[in-house]
Amino acid sequence: MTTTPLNQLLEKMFAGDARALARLMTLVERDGADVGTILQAISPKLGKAFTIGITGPPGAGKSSLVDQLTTLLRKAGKTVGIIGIDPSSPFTGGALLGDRIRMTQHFLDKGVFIRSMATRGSHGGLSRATKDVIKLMDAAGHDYVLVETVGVGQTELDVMGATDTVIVALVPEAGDGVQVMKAGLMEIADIFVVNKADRDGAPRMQTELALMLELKYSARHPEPGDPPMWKIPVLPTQAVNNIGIRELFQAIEEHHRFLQDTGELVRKRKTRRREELLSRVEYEARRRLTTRAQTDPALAQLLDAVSEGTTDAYSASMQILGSEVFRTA
Ligand SMILES: Nc1nc2c(ncn2[C@@H]2O[C@H](COP(=O)(O)OP(=O)(O)OP(=O)(O)O)[C@@H](O)[C@H]2O)c(=O)[nH]1
Ligand SMILES: [Mg+2]
Repeated sequence: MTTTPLNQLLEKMFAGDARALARLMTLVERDGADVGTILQAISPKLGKAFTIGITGPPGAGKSSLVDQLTTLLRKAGKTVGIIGIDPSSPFTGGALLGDRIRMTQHFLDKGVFIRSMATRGSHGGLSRATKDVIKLMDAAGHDYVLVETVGVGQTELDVMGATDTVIVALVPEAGDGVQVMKAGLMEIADIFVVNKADRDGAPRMQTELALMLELKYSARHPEPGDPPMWKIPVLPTQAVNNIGIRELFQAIEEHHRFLQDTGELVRKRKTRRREELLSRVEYEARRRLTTRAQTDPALAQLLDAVSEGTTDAYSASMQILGSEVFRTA
């Protein structure tokens, strides 16, 4: 049997080699020809890691929370993968985890792997690349994968959708509850954290969130067959002072158990894999179409005709779907 460098990389990664893992992540980010082979190879190893997303406004203390949670998890003997995403700083190559909180205490720990990601370098979309990097962390055997994103753009919502438990971190100064609703955070949170609870306004923020959740629950009219309901906790923390972190971890574990006991974890992951298939098909179709149009005059002409408005997009799409375009790689 011949072993290609890629095979060797994968074997090393499965054996726990951090450098091999980092190189595979770079390959996946670049979205080159090897991505298919990598994803195929790791597929049987997936699903062991429990993934946690942390999002919230800039400076809310997300990295500080990740840092403290990591300390707790390490004390419990768990290995941790940390991914920080920074779509807003293409120049720094992902300064997210470096800017404020450096997590220095974990850098030398072999049980912690930290990866920063920025738009730069992730061809074909940051959220696709991030999801693949989460998979690599899982395949490499990390017990927990923590993913930090800032704000609630489409990428962030998409990435949070790829995790099992979503923590939304807010701070007393984050503004009134209406803003929270608008930002779509209400829809994605499994756990709310009011960080910087040492500051004025924290209890008010907590009460406001709790009230909003009550409203949300009372507006609900459960039907038989609806998924079981998780009651979203609102927890005060002081990440810098290591206060409330144990309670946060307990809430994460409770949510994990809830997902397992109710079958939600299986259901969520099934939906996720199906969605992934659909978005891969979409992504691949778009990629092939635009590449092919560069060498196929008839196709280029058809695309032009749609741009000019002389052919409608619907008939053109049917024509393309029935053509040879997708039959070859
Ligand atoms: N007073 C107070 N400050 C905190 C607390 N937690 C974090 N901070 C400080 O808030 C600042 C931002 O913390 P980070 O953990 O970097 O916040 P972040 O949400 O990761 O920030 P971005 O990734 O830049 O969006 C740092 O100076 C922290 O020391 C807290 O509980 N209380
Ligand atoms: Mg941060």
